[in-house]
Amino acid sequence: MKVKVISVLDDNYMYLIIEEETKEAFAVDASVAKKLIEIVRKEGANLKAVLTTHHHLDHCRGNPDLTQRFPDLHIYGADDRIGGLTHKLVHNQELKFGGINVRCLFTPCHTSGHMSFFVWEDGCADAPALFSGDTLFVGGCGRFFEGTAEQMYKNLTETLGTLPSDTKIFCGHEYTVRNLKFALKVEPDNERVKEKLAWAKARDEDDIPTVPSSLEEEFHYNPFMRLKEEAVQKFTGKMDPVEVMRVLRKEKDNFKKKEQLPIPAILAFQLSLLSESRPAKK
Ligand code: GBP
Ligand code: ZN
Repeated sequence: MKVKVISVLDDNYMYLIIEEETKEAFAVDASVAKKLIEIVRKEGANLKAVLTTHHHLDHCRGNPDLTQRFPDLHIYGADDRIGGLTHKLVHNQELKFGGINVRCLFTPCHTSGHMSFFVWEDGCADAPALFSGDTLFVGGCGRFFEGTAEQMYKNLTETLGTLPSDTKIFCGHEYTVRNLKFALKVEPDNERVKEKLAWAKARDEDDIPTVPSSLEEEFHYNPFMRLKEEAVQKFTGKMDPVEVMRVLRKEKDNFKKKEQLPIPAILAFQLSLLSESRPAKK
């Protein structure tokens, strides 16, 4: 099975998974239809389905245009808000595309209808793959827009954290450098964080994706997967892993907020200061 990693929009990933013998294929998170169609054509693939992790537009904006282009296309997802949805999924549902199997893993929290996809190929020795959308990122996790720390704890420790440790992680955004900068604040002495951050910065420089990582790796540097580590407990001032998760997320939400402001917003702010009416000098 071949996984094409496709960078779209500012920092999103769209994926095309192809069974090499039959050319049967499915996509994960089709945000830009034109770009996907172009790659499907170039690969000579037969696009059967789109799997959508969640309803945010940067993950499903392309669905309606794809249905126009491929009228028999199945659009799968677990949330009625997903544009173009044709097949609603439930937890543990399995799908098959030629020899490729998909197990759907319900991971609500970033959104209440978020699904992750565990993928493996029959009779193939390759490591399995997880398409984790905005639940698990390389070095981090998604914001809790529609869920709780309890839910993300369950997602990361039970639902995803018990998958085979060699599972390759393909996530929804390229956030690795900023995630690991936060990880370093949490654990300043963690050598694995330092190594991965240096590696990710170099990749960034050359504009090369940092996906996939592996589940095994994530346990070494992702603070949201290290809730029982003494250093992480110390940073959050909590012992209970759900409380550690809650505080970590809150800290990450506020981490370097100013630096993350887009430049136009900073300029607009500065201009607004300049044009502020001041009392005329006498
Ligand atoms: C950063 O890291 O630079 N400020 C962030 C990026 C996923 S995209 C913006 C952000 O908040 N990203 C979201 C996230 O979960 N980030 C993880 C983190 O900050 O640690 N999105 O596109 C976001 O989900 C979106 C779309 C959000 C529609 C709300 C709606 Br409505
Ligand atoms: Zn999202």
